[in-house]
Amino acid sequence: MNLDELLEHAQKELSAVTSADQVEAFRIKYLGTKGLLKAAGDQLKILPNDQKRQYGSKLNAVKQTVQNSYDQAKAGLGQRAGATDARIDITEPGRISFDDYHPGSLHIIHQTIDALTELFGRMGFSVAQGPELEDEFHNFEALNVPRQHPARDPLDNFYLQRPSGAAPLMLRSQTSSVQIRVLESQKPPVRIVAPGRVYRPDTVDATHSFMFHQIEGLVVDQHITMVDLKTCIDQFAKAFFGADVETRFRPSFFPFTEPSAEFDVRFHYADGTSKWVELGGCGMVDPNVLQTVHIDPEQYTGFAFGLGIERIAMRKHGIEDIRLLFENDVRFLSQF
Ligand code: FA5
Repeated sequence: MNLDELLEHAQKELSAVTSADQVEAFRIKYLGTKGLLKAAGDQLKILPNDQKRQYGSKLNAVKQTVQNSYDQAKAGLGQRAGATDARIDITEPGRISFDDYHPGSLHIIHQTIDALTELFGRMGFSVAQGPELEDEFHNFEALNVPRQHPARDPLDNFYLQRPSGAAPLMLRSQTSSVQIRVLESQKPPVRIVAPGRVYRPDTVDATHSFMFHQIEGLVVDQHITMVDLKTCIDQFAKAFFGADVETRFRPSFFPFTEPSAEFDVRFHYADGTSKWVELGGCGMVDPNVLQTVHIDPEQYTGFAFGLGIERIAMRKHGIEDIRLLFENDVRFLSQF
């Protein structure tokens, strides 16, 4: 076998190896102390002097090529073997100590929304949603707030800049808009709560934000009365804040309910004192609202309520300033 044939055979054999044993066998056959390249080197001694130089340099080149190819084949097999050995052991315990381990949690507002929808769910309410970007029909008109009503003043609402002639759009100022969205698509009996963000250009202070959350409640069915509303609010307050709280209604006005009320919850403190705290608005659904969504007010009646979720969360957890809820300071958030 001349050197060219030897190189050709070596490369062919090497390209077919698939295991470490085969690579080793190759090494012994070609590169070993009794291997083919050693034998080819022995040929040098018996060659005529004038051929030695040429044969020697060719032999060195062939040796080098075979050695390099062998090294590459060995490394390649090692990598593949490494890849299969490095499978992830999912039973291995974590390497982070508990001191370094800071699991995140839902934001306190989300936790409160979850607790409220879970509680109202147990009272038979399902959860509804509506868009935050609303038209005037759903935020005002269908809720019995006519065009000239002061509540629609651009200074008291976030209207969007629109091309001239386009219908006005706004960031909804109350979740009551979802009452209309639901009644447009669902026939009574209706029993829903609708949590979500609302927007008002209120001056920010300890109890006011320009973006906050409300949860709306709506029940429409036959024979629904104010007693159902009062019972619902009282049961909710006792289940959420504790059996010792009391509730009271104060006459109020909302264009979409008649009669309307604001409701307060009385909290008793350890030192024997107590405090009435306003939680939200409510009332019996105005017949005009039912008519707008083609529900016969002679046949159906309903009640609605709306609560501020930040105020509820603050009351429940003793938080004094609403701004803490939006500053995203981890020292505050990690307490909940
Ligand atoms: C309403 O928004 C009515 N839609 C509630 C309602 C629903 C009445 C259904 C009747 C039937 P009001 O504007 O009072 O009502 O707001 C309700 C609650 O939102 C307040 O009691 C308060 O808890 C909260 N709230 C109002 N403004 C802010 C504000 N700027 N920041 C934080 N919470 C606020």
